[in-house]
Amino acid sequence: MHIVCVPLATIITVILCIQLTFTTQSFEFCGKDFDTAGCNEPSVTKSVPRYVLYDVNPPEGFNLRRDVYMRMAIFVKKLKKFEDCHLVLPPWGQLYHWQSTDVGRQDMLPWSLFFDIPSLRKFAPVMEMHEFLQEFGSLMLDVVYVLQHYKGMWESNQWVQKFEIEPCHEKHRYSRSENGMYKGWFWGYPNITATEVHCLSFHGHASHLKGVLQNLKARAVMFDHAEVALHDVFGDALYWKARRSMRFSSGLVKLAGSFRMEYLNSTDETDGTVRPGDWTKEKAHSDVTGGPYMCVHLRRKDFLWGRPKQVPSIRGAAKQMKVHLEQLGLTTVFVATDAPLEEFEELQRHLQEYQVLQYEPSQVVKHTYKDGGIAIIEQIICSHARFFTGTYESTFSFRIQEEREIMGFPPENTFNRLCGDGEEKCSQPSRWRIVF
Ligand code: GFB
Repeated sequence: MHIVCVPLATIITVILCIQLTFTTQSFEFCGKDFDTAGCNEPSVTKSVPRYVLYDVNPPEGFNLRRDVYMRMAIFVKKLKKFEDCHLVLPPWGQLYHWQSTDVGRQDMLPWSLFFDIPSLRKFAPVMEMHEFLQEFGSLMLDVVYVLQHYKGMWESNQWVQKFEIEPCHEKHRYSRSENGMYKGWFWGYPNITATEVHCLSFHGHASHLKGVLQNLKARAVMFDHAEVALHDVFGDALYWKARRSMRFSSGLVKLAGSFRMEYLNSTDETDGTVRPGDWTKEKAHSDVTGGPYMCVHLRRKDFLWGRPKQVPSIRGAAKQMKVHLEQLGLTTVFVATDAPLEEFEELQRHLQEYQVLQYEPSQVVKHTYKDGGIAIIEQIICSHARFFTGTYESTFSFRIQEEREIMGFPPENTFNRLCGDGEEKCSQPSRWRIVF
């Protein structure tokens, strides 16, 4: 067993490191407490970088996954100070909500389809899966840690960051094949395998994962169920930097821009939403007017049974939209929705005196950008509206609110949601204001 130890500051830690080379099993880490003496040194060197890979609980949707990315990007950005490392962007695919059958395959999609990679790289050292496979030169990951919550964790009042390998609480998606390697779900790549798979009970912030890597010689380390790790700090300036770096790919921005111009009389120049090309140059302000339309994110489908009290009927939504449109003196509403066509048409019937629009992609756009890209185009259009109202607890709505915070809309035109039919005066979303 060989562990790479970089020059250590004191003789004591050198001894500790040598001891570990004899006692550590394959890909074991230092221990529960990564601040233990001898556990604070990087385990890979400049010439031998580490690759951090991750995946998320399969049923989670696109916009919750974006949040998990931010936790991991902040973790790896901080880790970079200790060792040479990269965050491998998990290819998109097989999401529960992506149900269109006329858009071609919806798996193994690179991040560049949806996001601007140079912008992401201005925040954290990220790479696409194909770049990783080329650079790493192997299809065999060293180790997969399947994160899980500690049993009974929520019952104890003590908040202590900790982790340890424990028996798996639930069956995971990896199994050993005849050659001893683990096969399973690796973002749809059939040839990727892993040498080891462990369940890791974890409680803490994403950056606490650093402890798992201490004195670990494994170079390709995957964290599955990365959503178990929490944000280091929710809503601070670093959080918002990570968020601001998530600019959409230029193709999607252009498509949304054409729709705004053609149907909504909206351009960045007239709306006051011209942004610096480089997100690091953005400044705080909250005086943006936006285009002459209102946007509603009308989440349907699984939310109808998941949150029946807070999601209005189509009639109830139309009634609320009318009130807003009258107050705003607007005649056009753009609707971002996962509703079937019949529901959208019903909404139009309730609002006949208004122009009620939704985005209708061409076949080429659908094939190119797929369900994920169409949803982003709708989010971009909503982000530029004069007034936005979303759906209770939808991360799709939250991401629009964040985008509007970044662009500088007044909060009262952003942090709104539709109320359920039976809700008298419903509570409005928390105002998570941007911090620079
Ligand atoms: O994005 P998301 O995590 O938001 O998942 P929620 C919802 C998905 O449904 C989106 C589609 O990523 C889209 O694929 N979708 C939702 C939409 N609204 C629209 C829309 O207005 N237009 C278009 N084109 N597509 C959570 C899920 O959804 O809901 C969780 O993340 C779980 O996994 C929970 O299912 C109940 O936060 O709305």
